[in-house]
Amino acid sequence: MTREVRHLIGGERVGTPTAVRENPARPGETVAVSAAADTDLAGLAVAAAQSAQPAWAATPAPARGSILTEAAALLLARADQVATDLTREEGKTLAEARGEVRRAVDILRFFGGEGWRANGQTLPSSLPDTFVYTKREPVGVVATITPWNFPIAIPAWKIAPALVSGNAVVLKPAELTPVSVWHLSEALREAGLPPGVLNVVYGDGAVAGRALVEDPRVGAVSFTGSVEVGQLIHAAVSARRARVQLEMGGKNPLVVLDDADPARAARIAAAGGYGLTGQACTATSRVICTPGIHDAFVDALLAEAARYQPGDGQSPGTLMGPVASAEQLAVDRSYLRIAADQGGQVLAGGAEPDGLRQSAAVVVDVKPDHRIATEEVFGPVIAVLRADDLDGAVAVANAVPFGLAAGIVTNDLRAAHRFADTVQAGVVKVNRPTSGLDLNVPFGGVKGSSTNTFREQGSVATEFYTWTKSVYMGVD
Ligand code: UN1
Repeated sequence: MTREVRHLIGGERVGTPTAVRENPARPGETVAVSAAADTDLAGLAVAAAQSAQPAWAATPAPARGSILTEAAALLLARADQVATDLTREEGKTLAEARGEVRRAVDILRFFGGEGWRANGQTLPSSLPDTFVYTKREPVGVVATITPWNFPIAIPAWKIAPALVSGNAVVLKPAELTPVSVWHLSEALREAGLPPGVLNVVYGDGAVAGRALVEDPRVGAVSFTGSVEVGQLIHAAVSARRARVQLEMGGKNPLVVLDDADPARAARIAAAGGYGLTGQACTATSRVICTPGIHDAFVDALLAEAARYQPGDGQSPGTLMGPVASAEQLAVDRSYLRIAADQGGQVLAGGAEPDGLRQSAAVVVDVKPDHRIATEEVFGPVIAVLRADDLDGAVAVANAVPFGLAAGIVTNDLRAAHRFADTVQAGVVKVNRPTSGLDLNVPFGGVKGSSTNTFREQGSVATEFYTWTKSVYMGVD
């Protein structure tokens, strides 16, 4: 079944679908044909948002929230269909896609509830007969630009806090995955979101995305994607003094200490590195072993890699879907070549003969300065490094420009605490895969992984989408 996907502007579906998306697991099978916005159309979406926003901001926050809660119910009722479409357009397994749709449902519920909780402070004043309070006001029009790897969860976790806070939104999803956001926006529309409060423009980042980023009517831009694009967005948005929130890459380490059970450590590494085909910015891409466990860990990881055979995500039993695009596959393969050229040994991860398939890869003898150890791949590739001890492992872990997620496998409580205290990362996992987040917990990185202090997810997510207003009221 081919979905025709049009923009959503001012409550209307508009545009002519022209961009074809094929199922990455089944070459030649068209999943969607979507419209592509030009600069003018992106401007119309911003105008629609701007005119809808004041009435939306004047709607009581609990009423705004209840629309999100209602959309969650609609999305849940059609979750199987949405998950199938998500697998067909992105490639991840049906189990992964169901989890992601369920996560989007829970995000809508969580932020729906925030409509009841949005609050400020009352503060004592230094002046007599003066009452001071703070309230959070919406930024106004917000643009969100989202990637293909979590095509419904990431849009949901950006637009839900923006909407419940009283903003109007223009969302530009990734070109590769138009259908998931179509489902999300339909659920919100059917739940009663007023026309213009959420607008969706599909199309090229360099055209539609750029138009949104440079539009002076857009007060805040939230972006998840590559470092290169994030830096362009940062420059453009900061130059006009609007707000910008960036979630970019990771080169997430998993430290495995001598005391760990090698089989358990390998299961955790594989879930983080090969789950989601390694296409998560929280994916485990480096494992740093201390000497006593290195060889046993590598043997156990090879056994795990053999289990993660790439296949069609719609087939029961597939543990790892295809790579999302030919471009991404070329990146994965080029990094395996570079790793070998620099002296790494590729023990698993040979090219599959057909389609967009990449076997789960294990590269050993990797040194901290190798490109496979410092640059994000975004594929099912785990580089194994060595360190003498915990402090050496942390030094290797920190020797990259990224700092998103970091993990350790150990039963030593002191080592786990020391790691959590000294590793440079926004998220630390002990005996858990680096990927996989709770939606009520703040998420973001340090160093090149994020470029500001605004966190996503959890109640703090609304901070990016609101300003604090402080009111001094003389009552004498
Ligand atoms: C997760 O690990 O569950 O794009 C989510 C990404 C991240 C989200 C990771 N922003 O991969």
